[in-house]
Amino acid sequence: MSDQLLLLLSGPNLNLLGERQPDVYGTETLDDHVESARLAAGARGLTLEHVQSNHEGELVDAIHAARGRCAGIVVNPGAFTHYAWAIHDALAAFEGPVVELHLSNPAAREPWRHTSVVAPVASGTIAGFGGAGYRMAVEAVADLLDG
Ligand code: CA2
Repeated sequence: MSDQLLLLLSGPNLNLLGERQPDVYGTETLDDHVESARLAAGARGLTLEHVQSNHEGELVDAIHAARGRCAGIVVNPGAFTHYAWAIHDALAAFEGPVVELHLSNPAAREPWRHTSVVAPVASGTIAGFGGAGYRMAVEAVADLLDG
């Protein structure tokens, strides 16, 4: 049987990782994080697909395209985390496990980052562990799929 698909979604500005704010987001690039997620997924029999977009509608389209095709989603929605209700609604229509992921710990940062509109439609959230969070989030989805 072929591997199940796991969608990794990256929101706005995450394409700039490694270029600025290394004190907050580390020195690794998004490609580095995708590679560690891909390795973790492969070890659990999952094939990773990655979509990065700076546009809310493109992320919504990617979530729609995952319905009935991908087994689970790991999503770092970037700043969309805090106000993008269209992403909330799209994830609510996805049938599999969803893990919200953040490099930093938004709860320990500015008050406007303390609200997540994604958290209510996620199985859980991994935040504050830097790049290690990518492996942890993939493991979490794999564990949920294994029941
Ligand atoms: O900690 C995270 O992973 C965040 O999702 C990152 C978002 C932020 O808005 C969330 O509150 C928490 C921001 C990603 C922007 O990344 C940059 C990387 C380099 C230079 C500028 C921005």
